[in-house]
Amino acid sequence: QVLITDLTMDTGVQELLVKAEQENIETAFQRAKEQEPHCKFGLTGVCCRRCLQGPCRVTFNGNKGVKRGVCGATADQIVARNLLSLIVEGTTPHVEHAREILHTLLEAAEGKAPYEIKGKEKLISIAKKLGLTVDGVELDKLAQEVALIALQDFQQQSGVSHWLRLRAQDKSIETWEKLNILPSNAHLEIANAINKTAMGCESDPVSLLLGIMKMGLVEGYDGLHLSTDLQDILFGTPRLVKTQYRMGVIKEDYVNIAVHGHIPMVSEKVLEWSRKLNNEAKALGAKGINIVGICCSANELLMRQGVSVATNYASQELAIITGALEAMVVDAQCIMPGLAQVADCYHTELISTLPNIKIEGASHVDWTPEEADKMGEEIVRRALAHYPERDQSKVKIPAGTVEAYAGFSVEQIVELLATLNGADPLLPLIEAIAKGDILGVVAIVGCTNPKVKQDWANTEVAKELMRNNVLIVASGCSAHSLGKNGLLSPAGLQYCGEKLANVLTAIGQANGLPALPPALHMGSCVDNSRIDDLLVALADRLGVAVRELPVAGSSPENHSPKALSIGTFFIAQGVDVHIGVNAPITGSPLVEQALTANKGEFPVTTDELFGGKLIYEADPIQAAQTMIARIIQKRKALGLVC
Ligand code: NFS
Repeated sequence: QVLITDLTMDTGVQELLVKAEQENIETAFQRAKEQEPHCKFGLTGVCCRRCLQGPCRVTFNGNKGVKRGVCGATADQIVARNLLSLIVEGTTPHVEHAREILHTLLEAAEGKAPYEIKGKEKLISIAKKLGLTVDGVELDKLAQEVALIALQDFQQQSGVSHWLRLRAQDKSIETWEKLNILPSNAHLEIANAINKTAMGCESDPVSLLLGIMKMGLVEGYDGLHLSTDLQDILFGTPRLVKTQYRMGVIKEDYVNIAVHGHIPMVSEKVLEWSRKLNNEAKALGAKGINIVGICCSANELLMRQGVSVATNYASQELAIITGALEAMVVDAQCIMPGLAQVADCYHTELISTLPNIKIEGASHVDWTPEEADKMGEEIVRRALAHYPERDQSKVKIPAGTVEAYAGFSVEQIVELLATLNGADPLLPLIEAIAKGDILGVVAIVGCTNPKVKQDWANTEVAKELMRNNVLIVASGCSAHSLGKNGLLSPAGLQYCGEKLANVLTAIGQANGLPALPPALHMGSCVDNSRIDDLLVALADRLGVAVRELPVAGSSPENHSPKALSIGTFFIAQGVDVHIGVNAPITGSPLVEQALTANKGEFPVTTDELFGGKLIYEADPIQAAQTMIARIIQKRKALGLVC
């Protein structure tokens, strides 16, 4: 018998799971249980479906049984090939995301799309870094030039990715150049990687592993960094905002629209039109239109507009089960197909928006940069039309919200620190790290996964680190876990070690706040670029390589291949990355040892080549302790107090 309290920490989600059961509605939590026990060949990565001679399943870790597939492929080869394929699947959505924002910026600059360029400072700073002439050039012209340089990262047949050169530390570039893994053009690299994994192509596991690291760089620069930079140019760089978390942000007396997915060009337009048409909701007897966020669309609107967050990945279906959503608008990534079945039980209209991403059972309103206003208006009008259809007897919104701060872009963090030292803003942070008041910095990132009690591992890892004076930066659905549980608010300081609490209080009070929260929310998953920017800024200021910093990354409830490709990017920077849900690699001792650097006979590890490795640990406290041990090791190497 599975207890609902074992599925999620979120009491609002618990209440809605009871409601789902009463109404006989299936959710991901239940389906996850139905999949158990999972197939061991799949879990360990040794199932090959690359051609029609199979599927082949080979034995692993010296167990008895078949050692090679029909073509002769070994467990090492199959696992490495499968992993590369998975990492490509993680990278591609972010590269598509970057390409979509690029075209939107280009069309906005050319006056063809109804988006205003709000991030003038960001535009100028990036244009300067790209070597463009800025003085006397009109902003639209400059935006066009920046977008056209970005476009080369999808077109050039040689040379190094412009965004890698723009954002990476020189010391890292040297390492990657020696290993011959510098990417050129994101589309070309994706095609090359798929070609490597095709039947009868690459079978050298070491070369496949280097292909994985190269894909991590494509993810990092032409996925994450490019998306964040161009989004900041178009929508502005996030500043400190205060908001609310949990299902209670859905309001009974409002027309409620949930935005879910990742692409801010869609969610920003829905928000804009909800403001324009707010009075029409009043004419219907509602108090107005209420926009709430789910997953990374939530993060995008939260960071720049302070929009509140209903829930994160695993419980997306439950937002509809409140019975109070007039529409759920989705674009791409992390959209459960199961949403359509749930929406069918209510008056909620599930609306897909991207021309390339259709959802079975959803209606569709096409987003294109040029037609964005038409889309925004149409979606909000449809939601308004559904309000009178709401069945009040089916409405149940779990009470209660939690306050949270967000909007911690690097620019915002530097500005907050500047109140302590205007001439050298990073110095107070560096001094706190050097003295041991801040032991190190860990990024809590990634998802929730119905295999793990929702929000539990994310918050447990964070609390254990805070208790040991580790500063947390957060992104993605993990940040939502922390937000729902009070760790994005100064109230969360109760979980911090005394030294860390004092530093956060001092910085907060210098800025007119009671304190900074113990976890700084830096944005969506593409905004892991902001975390990377922070690391590069700290390393540059210290005159060391990123790989030497006392930092780590952690994704305790990872489910998406995107979490693995982002993790690969950080390992390539020389940062250890913890995952709480194992990746399918244990079928190959070679792949496992190369990535985790656990003792084995395989001589080359990512730790030796890049300075970072993969940590797999399901127990959150143990995971935190492993990261702390590594942070202390890196502190010692830098000669810092331990
Ligand atoms: Ni990241 Fe964001 Fe959430 Fe995980 Fe999915 S929404 S891109 S993949 S589940 S954090």
